[in-house]
Amino acid sequence: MLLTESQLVEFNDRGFLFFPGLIDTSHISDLQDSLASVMDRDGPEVIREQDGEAARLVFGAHTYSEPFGRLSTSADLVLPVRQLLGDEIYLHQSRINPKLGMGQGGSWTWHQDYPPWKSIDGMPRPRCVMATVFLDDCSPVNSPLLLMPGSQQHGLLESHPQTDSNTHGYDLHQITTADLKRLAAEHGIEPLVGPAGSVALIHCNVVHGSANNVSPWRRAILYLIYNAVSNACTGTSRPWYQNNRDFTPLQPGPVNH
Ligand SMILES: O=C(O)CCC(=O)C(=O)O
Repeated sequence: MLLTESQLVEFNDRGFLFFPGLIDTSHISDLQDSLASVMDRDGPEVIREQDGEAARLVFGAHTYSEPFGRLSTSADLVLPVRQLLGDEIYLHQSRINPKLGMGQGGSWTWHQDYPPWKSIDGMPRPRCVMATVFLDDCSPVNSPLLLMPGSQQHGLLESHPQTDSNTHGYDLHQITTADLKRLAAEHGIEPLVGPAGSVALIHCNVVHGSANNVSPWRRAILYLIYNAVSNACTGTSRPWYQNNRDFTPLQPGPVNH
């Protein structure tokens, strides 16, 4: 998939592009089938919710699950992200947010994703795109991802790393209440809703968050974080599943539709 000139303008303006149902249903079924086993892993790459049981974040599935690995190099994602970043790209990080139903999937307070990549991983500039792939249908009732369109234009906002209250040992860079009010008034808030297989390409400084999922339905999303090769990270303190040190440019693989 290649982006048009007007899509490039839209990305610059709103900070994201949305493609409903981009990935075909058979590949989404493969990903869904693999999800149970990746959530069950014992390693530190799986971060649990406050209950200590439900998976809140699963890092690095593209390295140990074939369908997730295949998707991470799909031309459907690699080609448009290369266009948006004007460079070769590598995968800085992948993570799944399973957002289980029945209140197990906790909330995410308002934040930008770039701050920890800059301050901990040494990512020089916000030349990074989050490819967000819906593993389940995302509706208004199962806690969709909420975005402030255009908020990336404000650059890096003031934030303070604080241990995410919904989990153990995972820092979230929450923006200030003053910025939250100001940006919401200026940009509004949009929910990302669509069928499983939908994809959003999101600038890493877009402010986002989500509520806890009190519906009975799981709302899993995969985040593939692509960085420009010329913007490779210099930090080494975090493990491979949070700060991938292999900067080899990705070659676009088979498409998924
Ligand atoms: O998927 C969600 O509900 C929010 C996740 C999020 O904000 C993040 O991983 O940075």
